[in-house]
Amino acid sequence: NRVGVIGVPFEKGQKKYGVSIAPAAVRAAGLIDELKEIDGLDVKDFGDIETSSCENNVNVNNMNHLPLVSACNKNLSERVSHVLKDGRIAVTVGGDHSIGVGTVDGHYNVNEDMILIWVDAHADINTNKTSESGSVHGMPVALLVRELSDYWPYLPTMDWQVPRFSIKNLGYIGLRSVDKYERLAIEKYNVPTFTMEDVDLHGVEKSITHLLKVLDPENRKPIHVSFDIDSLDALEAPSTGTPVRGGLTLREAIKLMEIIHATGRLRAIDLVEINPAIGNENDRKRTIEAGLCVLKAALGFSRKGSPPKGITDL
Ligand code: DIR
Ligand code: MN
Ligand code: MN
Ligand code: MN
Repeated sequence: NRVGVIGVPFEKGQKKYGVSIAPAAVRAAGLIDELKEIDGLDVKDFGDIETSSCENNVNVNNMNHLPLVSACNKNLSERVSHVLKDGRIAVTVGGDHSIGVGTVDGHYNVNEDMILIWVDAHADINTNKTSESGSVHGMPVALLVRELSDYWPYLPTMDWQVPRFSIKNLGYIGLRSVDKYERLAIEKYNVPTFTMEDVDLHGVEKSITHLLKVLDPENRKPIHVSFDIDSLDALEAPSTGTPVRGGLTLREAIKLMEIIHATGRLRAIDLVEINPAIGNENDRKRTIEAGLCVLKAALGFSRKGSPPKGITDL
């Protein structure tokens, strides 16, 4: 197995300072070396995405910093495509969740039959008409799916991104903070959704297994996981901008990722919304460690350990 790591120090998709320092903090916590420890994993670091600082003067109603979001995602989309074409799983460390536009766009351009598992407390399917925050991190799914393209006005600077991904290939897990119009969209398009209520009822293993079965009954499609750290309970991951109580335990998230890894079809994973500037040293450490555990589980780290390389007898 081969992976390519991409950092995206971007935070203009939401209002708090700090998400942009997550790639550096996660790297400093040992990201690359820990991935290299995984049995048979070839890890290459593709560095950080250039995030433009010159905002041009276009202003779209209730959509903060769109030109910056757009510029960053355009670069990111190209980098994700490049990593995938290099035969590697694209591992993207954000940044806020607005960068899901670039990762999914870049993935879709290489694998048109991909399915998308959005692991999040939130549905991130607002448009600028339905959003109560004006923050683009609450809008990436609506920007990506072609079925919602008519609900958007013309978006200057976004011409590079054509929403071609179908909402039929999207599934949610972990939801527990869904805005009213987001609920309407999920129901209108019948998006397979395992809220925390469903995870409580069925358990995480049945939830993800069912989700994969519904999205890809023949077990053949490439998988993209977009993992918002706030899908985890606020106790597990306190250093994030919009924490919500009553979320996944770290063990549930690890199990979820182990099941996805076992399909052999994970092609891209995003880890977003870690904010090292929120909370104390302990919170920061706990949150980053949780993120690392999730990535490692997705990429084949085994909790039962692995024997030493090339040695078969004691
Ligand atoms: C809210 C919160 N639905 C919004 N979204 C967040 O701003 O649209 N997404 N925090 O991660
Ligand atoms: Mn999110
Ligand atoms: Mn979220
Ligand atoms: Mn928000």
